[in-house]
Amino acid sequence: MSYADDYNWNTKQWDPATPMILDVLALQYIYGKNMDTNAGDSTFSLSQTNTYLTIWDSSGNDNVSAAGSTVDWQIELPNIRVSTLVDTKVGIAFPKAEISLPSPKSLYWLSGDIENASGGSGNDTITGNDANNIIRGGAGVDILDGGSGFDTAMFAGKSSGYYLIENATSPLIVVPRTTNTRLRDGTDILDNIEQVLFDGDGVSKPASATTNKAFGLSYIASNPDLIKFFGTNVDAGVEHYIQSGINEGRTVTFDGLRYIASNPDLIKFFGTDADAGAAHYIQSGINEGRTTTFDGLRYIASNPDLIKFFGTDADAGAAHFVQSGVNEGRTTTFDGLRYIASNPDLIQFFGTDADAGAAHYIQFGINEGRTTTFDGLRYIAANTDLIRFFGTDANAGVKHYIQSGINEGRTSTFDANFYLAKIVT
Ligand SMILES: [Ca+2]
Ligand SMILES: [Ca+2]
Ligand SMILES: [Ca+2]
Repeated sequence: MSYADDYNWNTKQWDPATPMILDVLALQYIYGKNMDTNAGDSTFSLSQTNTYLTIWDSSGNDNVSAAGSTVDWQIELPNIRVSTLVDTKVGIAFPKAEISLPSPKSLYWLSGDIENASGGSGNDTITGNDANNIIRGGAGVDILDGGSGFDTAMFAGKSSGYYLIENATSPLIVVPRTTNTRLRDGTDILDNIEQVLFDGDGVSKPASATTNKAFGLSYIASNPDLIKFFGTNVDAGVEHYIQSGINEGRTVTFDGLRYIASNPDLIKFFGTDADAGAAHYIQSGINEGRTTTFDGLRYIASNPDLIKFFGTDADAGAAHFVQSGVNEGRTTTFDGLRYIASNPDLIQFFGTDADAGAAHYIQFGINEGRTTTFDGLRYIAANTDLIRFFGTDANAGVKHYIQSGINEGRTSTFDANFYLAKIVT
């Protein structure tokens, strides 16, 4: 069979780079299926090649993956028998945006026995088949539909880093709870999925294990414009997020545990009850001007004896402070920014990302014997031209050193030559 896209007259442009799906089915009908092709566990990477490709997979545990791609993909695992003569099932994958073209420029025919699929960082739509599928959406707002079988939606972080919500009419929705999980997974909408599996700790949960209450309270507390409408009505919060919050790009950043840790007078009332903390903020904390400043990562870095227990688990740090740290008189003194400035080899990696600095200290720095010695005030004093910009703002001094001072050869020590050069110029 030959192909001509007749682009000259119908502007439909497509470029087959392999035999197309009907060729494969015809060959299978005439000669039988080649059961050696892709017989093992195979991974098929999707990318925008501007060609049409057919994938035939005879057996194994296989994955079609758009990981690394930043565009939105539609992936439909093989589930349709298109010929009465051959029982091979067929699916398809293409970049969603190309569906608006006269014909997509990149397209994959998927055929045979393929069970699993992974999206990229875009907003993907992934549909499984009759097999027990494992589907990963990755970052972005993904729609995952397992079809029949016992299907699993997989997420990158720990199970505690996500909310599972649903209302009477919606499918299950998984919402990242922490900055860490938000970077790796978007809010995903799950249909015909039986269980959710979290790569970070290997925990699986049935799709029925919803956390509507925790989500609703944190969602309302994260979006103060909603407080006067919904108060602590968690169902209204969940409903609002599903109906409009997702599309408005709203996120859930309020953390009841961190709120309690940030307001130690509340500890004796609420302990580590994050929901009670969120309710308190909604009902009175916001009007009292209370804020959430506690940083579990910095707390752990400030108390090195906790590192071996909690590592970079910021939630565990906040819980420790509430349960015992506050009574033990522990404090949070670690300054990620000063740590980075004190270890200039880290600047190129972390810049002014203070959390990354704290995580580095916990994971490596403490064992490497690194310390925090940089003093923003001394730095400003040693660079007198900065005084009129920063005054005694030590933090601004630290930032200046990281962002430009180090490249300008500035130091924190009084340098007579540098000083003279400044006077002369
Ligand atoms: Ca295979
Ligand atoms: Ca995605
Ligand atoms: Ca399935």
